[in-house]
Amino acid sequence: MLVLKSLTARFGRSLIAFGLTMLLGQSVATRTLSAEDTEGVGSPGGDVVLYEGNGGSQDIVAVYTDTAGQETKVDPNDEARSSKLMLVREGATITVFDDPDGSKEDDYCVIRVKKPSPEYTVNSFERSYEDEYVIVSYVRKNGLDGKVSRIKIE
Ligand SMILES: [Ca+2]
Ligand SMILES: [Ca+2]
Repeated sequence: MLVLKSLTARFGRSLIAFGLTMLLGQSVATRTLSAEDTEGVGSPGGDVVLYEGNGGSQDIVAVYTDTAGQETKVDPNDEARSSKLMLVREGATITVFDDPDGSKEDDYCVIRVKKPSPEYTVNSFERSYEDEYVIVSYVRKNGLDGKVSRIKIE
């Protein structure tokens, strides 16, 4: 109180009020930043990453967000053999097709996400199974790993 009185005497009440406002403003800004940090700054959604090798190995072929309503040819063509799902949202359905136009006459594989994981690897597109995180349904014709030409994300 003595210090405040002495500062008030020196700089005036308005300057002290300004100083307090700055301090309060700073503490609010700090809280906001730490809340964003826990959610992951710059990556609000999940990512679907296609890999050249089985089990999420070798080079990354392509990366897509997990936003619903995407359907596109995979470039480069006929390279992907596996996928990593990075925080992909619950309920997302990812379909990879051998056919570049998405025909179901050739192989395709449907991956349904039951529960998000920071990093979940679908080791192959040629196996149907279910676990805590995904339901994978492979419809066989003559092989899909290394033959992926199209992806649809719903
Ligand atoms: Ca193909
Ligand atoms: Ca095929």
